[in-house]
Amino acid sequence: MKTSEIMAKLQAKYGHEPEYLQAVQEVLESIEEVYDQHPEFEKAKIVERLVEPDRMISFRVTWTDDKGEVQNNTGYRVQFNNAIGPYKGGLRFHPSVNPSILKFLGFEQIFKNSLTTLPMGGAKGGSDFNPKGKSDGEIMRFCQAFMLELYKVVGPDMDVPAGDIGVGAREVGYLNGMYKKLTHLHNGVMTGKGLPFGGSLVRPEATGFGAVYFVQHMLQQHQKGDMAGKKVAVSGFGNVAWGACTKATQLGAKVVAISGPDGVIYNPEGMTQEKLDYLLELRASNNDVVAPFAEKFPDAKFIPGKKSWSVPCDIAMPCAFQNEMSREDAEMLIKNGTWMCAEVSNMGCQPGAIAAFQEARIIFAPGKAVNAGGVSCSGLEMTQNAMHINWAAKEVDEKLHMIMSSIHEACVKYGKEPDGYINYVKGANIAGFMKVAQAMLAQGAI
Ligand code: 2IT
Repeated sequence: MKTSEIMAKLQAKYGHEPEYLQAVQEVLESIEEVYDQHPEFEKAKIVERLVEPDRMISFRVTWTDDKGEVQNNTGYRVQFNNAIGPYKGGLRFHPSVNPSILKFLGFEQIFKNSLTTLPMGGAKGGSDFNPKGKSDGEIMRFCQAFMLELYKVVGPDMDVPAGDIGVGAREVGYLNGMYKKLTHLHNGVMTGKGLPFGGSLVRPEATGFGAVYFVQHMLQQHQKGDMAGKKVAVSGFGNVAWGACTKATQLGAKVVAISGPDGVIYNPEGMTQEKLDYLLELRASNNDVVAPFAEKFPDAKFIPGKKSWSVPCDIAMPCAFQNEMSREDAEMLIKNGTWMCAEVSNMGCQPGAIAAFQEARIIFAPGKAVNAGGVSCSGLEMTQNAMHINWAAKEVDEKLHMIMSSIHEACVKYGKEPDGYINYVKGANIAGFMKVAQAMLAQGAI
């Protein structure tokens, strides 16, 4: 395989989709060497098939706002690859949503889901709907209108959506309710459901908790001790940031930064239970600002317009948005003494940031490994639904621990470089890819 040739073709065809091209480029560069050791992959055109979604559905979503005005948005589902299991991946409601962003997310989801050890293919979906400032009634009517189209292409053995940015337990509840109304089926078509109707314990915490479990494995691998006393800078203040802050704090780490689109909260004393609870309140207020945190907790300071990466820390954990960390941000972290970055957001680091970390031999792991706990717990929710049972929190958490440990092991196995540096990007991409490629090969050229 010549990555440059494949990228040139994709560039010509999809030059207007920068996020998608960025995600593909990273994976192809990582797997090129291994790919070339398997002429059967080349012969079956595995890569050419992998980079193109199986199908991509787009639809109009028409709903009525509280003023009685008719509103229109665009909805999408990108079913990328189902070689190892039903399509699986979240829905994002955010004004930035477009085909490029959903294709990058769906593409990454293939490898992430493969890493989880569970049988799930890759997909993503969402809408350019902006939940900011919307009432509960508007959110409900939008979700119902969205499912009115989506239900035609999803099913528990076909495609199982979940949440992502802008889609949490409330939205999943409304989406699931409408699916049930339309199909008469209570079959676990969504994950991230509420506990009374088929949800799994630990699912809300799973992405952030799983990320910290992964960090623990990286610490152990590099003989850096445990989480106690480590200074952690987190970005974002949503569900994922909350989970990461909660687990890191439980394990004795000091979360010294969180952030929002309006700026960073410098939090030198670390988190308390009260502060963690307030994060949830802040998020529920739907205003997308973090500044009120510093008004409520005077030991914390709000610095407008700055990112979390301006705060000195041992471990950086981007938990907000794709491309949220630039090379300059990474260089500032390195200068301030950061020695580990666990990317929790999907593609949170720009290629230049990853390069800066790797050149400086900073321990860096990519989102598709670090944040895989979320979709893993979704996979466990699917299992419980299929068995018509509920597992205790301890059972789910133990399985989550096992999965994060096996993802870390796979990254080390495929990512160890001759000088001993563990290239987690390479490791995650190769490990995720191999299983999918073998599954595609065995099931014929389709
Ligand atoms: O990016 C992700 O892995 C998610 N948003 C969760 C997907 C899922 O199906 O639980």
